[in-house]
Amino acid sequence: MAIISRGFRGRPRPAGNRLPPGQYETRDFPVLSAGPTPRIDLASWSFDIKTEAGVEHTWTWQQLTALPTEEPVVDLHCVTKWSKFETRWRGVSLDVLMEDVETAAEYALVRAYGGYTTNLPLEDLLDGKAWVAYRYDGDDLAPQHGGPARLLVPHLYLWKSAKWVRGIDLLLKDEPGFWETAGYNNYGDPWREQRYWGD
Ligand SMILES: Nc1nc2c(c(=O)[nH]1)N[C@H]1C(S)=C(S)[C@@H](COP(=O)(O)O)O[C@H]1N2
Ligand SMILES: [Mo]
Repeated sequence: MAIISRGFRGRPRPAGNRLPPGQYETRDFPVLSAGPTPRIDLASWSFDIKTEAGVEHTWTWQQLTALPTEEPVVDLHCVTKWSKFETRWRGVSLDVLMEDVETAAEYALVRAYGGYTTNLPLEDLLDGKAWVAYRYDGDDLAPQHGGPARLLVPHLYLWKSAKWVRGIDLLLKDEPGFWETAGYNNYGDPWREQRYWGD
């Protein structure tokens, strides 16, 4: 009988297997963008969290980068089937950004410069599961990968990790984002292979 240890979060999976079903490993870092790479001046850059009551919490670039950071090392899984292991980031945990935010919302709609959106349950942004990341592999995050800053939610397919993130709306009712409206799965758990609606 196989012994499967249950982590404190996530689904049990066979020890040593870090490749979700249907994925292959790549060493490259492919670029996938639905539109052009927006250029954002750091002097006018901001990130906000807007609650269902209309309260807005805003950080300038200077304010964001003054917050305590973490250095997550995580595996990435794209719905187009590549996975990249052990990527190194630096960013601010959503737990830090949500510290003073009062909300009863259960859903989040993430907004990016350029118009891209993606939705997920608010709890998937909390408890050490998500970051606003602005450094990758020891360097400033490159524009094509979402610089100045992107959301990083590695336990879901990578389309949930909005590049060029500019804000998050906290919502009482779920609202599908760009790819979710186009037929991608509303949740997107790579371990359950939730690629499309109905998976
Ligand atoms: N703003 C924005 N974020 C985005 C996308 C996009 O088109 N626009 N594409 C998503 C998809 S489908 C993937 S797979 C990843 C790709 O990230 P990468 O280009 O850094 O590999 O970004 C996600 N975040
Ligand atoms: Mo993707």
